[in-house]
Amino acid sequence: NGATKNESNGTHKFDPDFTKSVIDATGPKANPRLKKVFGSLVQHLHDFLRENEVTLDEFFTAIEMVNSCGRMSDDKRNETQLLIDLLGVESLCDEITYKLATDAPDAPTATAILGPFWRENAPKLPMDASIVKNEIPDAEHTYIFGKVTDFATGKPIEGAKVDVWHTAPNGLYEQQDPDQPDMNLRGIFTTGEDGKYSFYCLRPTPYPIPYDGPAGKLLKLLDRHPMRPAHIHFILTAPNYKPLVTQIFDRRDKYISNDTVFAVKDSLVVDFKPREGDPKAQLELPYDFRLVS
Ligand code: MBD
Ligand code: FE
Repeated sequence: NGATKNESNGTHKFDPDFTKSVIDATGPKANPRLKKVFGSLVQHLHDFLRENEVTLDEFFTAIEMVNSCGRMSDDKRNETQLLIDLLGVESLCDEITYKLATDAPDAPTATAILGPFWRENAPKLPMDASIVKNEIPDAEHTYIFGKVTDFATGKPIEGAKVDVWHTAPNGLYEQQDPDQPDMNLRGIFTTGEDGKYSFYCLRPTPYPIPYDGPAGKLLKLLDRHPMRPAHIHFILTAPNYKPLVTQIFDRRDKYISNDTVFAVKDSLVVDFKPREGDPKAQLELPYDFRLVS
C-alpha cells in the first residue's frame, strides 16, 4: 500500500517562547544542578513533542503506562526501572558514570547496570560457601574465584565485600518465585588480607525479563524480544574505594549481542571452564576485580 504516512506531518508552527516561560519559572533558590538539568529536560522534551506532534491521546497513553508501572511496583518488583531499562537509559547513565570516574576506560573492572532485582541484606557467607539453597536437578554448579585488587597499585584489597546475585535456571530471581527459599542465589563474601574471594553458584541461564506488565507490553509494541543474556550480578564495596556495580556474561550465550537492556561490554564476557576433581562443581570461573579509590 505504498509508503506509510506519519499520522502527524510535523509542519505546524508552535511558539518557542512557551518553552522559555516554563524553563524561566524555575526560581533562584533552586539547586544549580537541578536548574540546569530540568531546563535542559524541558527544552528537549518540548522539542520532541513539537517535532512529533504528540497528541493528547498519546499523552494519556503514556501517563497510564507510568501509572501502571507504579501500581505494579513494590519492594519485590521495580517495573518503572524495568521499563526505562528498555530505552537503554540505565546503560547510558552507567557508561557516563564510568567515564566520569576514570580516564582509563575498561582498565579498572568495567561497570554494568544494577537492574531491578538487587536486594539489601543478602546473607553474609564464609569463603567457599554456596549461594545455592535449593536442590536443582541438572544444575551446573560453578566455582567462582579471584582477587580484588587496587587498580592503581595492583595490591590486594582486604575487607572488600563481594555482593552477588543471579537467577535460578527457571529464569526467576528468588523474590519473583514463591518456590525458592528466601535469599536463594544471593550472598555477600568479604575478602581477607590476600584480597581473595571464592564461592559456589550456578551457571546462569538466559532468561526473559518479566513481560507480564507495561515493560512487556512496550516490548511487544516495538516488536522486540525480552531476553537478557545469562549473567551474574556483582556489587563490590571496600573502605576508601568507589563502589563497583557490574555483571559478567557467559560467552556461549546467543543473547550476548542483543541484550534487551543493552548492558553487555566486551571485558565482562567470560568463559566457564570444566572443573576437575571437585564433587561440588562441574565448572569453574576465575574472575578478578580491580577497584579505583
Ligand atoms: C535483569 O535481570 C537485569 O539484570 C537488568 C539489568 C534489567 C532487567 C532484568
Ligand atoms: Fe539480572
